[in-house]
Amino acid sequence: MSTNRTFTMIKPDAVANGHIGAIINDITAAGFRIIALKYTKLTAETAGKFYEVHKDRPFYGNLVTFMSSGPIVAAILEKDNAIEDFRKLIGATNPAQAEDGTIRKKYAESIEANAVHGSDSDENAAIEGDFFFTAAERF
Ligand code: DGI
Repeated sequence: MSTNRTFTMIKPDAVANGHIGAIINDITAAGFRIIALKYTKLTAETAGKFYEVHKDRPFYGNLVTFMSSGPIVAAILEKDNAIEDFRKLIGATNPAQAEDGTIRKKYAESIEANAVHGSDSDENAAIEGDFFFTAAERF
């Protein structure tokens, strides 16, 4: 069953490049409602835990270093068909392959510094949202 929710992060590259406002505007203009929102920073330890599914991939170490290199914005979003629609809005993992108009095409720097995260399933959206937000932080 779809929960109609997804989890996103605005990654350190997009925060450092001044794109928080533009990205949140794109997200809300696409019809997503903000359920929870937080400006925070991952440590190497918490970034490692968040991306644990990738721990055997060759890019894992760089990914953890990058994701803990500066502040991020974390959010839970709600919309019909949230997972699929949000992944369409952000575009392909590699911005060079992302469609025009997508958030990664507009704001990402590289396959690693790719501006935003978007959950890939309802199950992971719930796990990732719980990683950052208590029940009292959701509206
Ligand atoms: O769901 P996505 O974020 O689109 O992609 P993913 O779950 O396959 O990978 C998670 C993140 O790991 C991705 O946003 C950026 C990074 N990554 C994925 N593939 C590569 C990568 N980083 C490097 N350096 N090289 C890769 O091939």
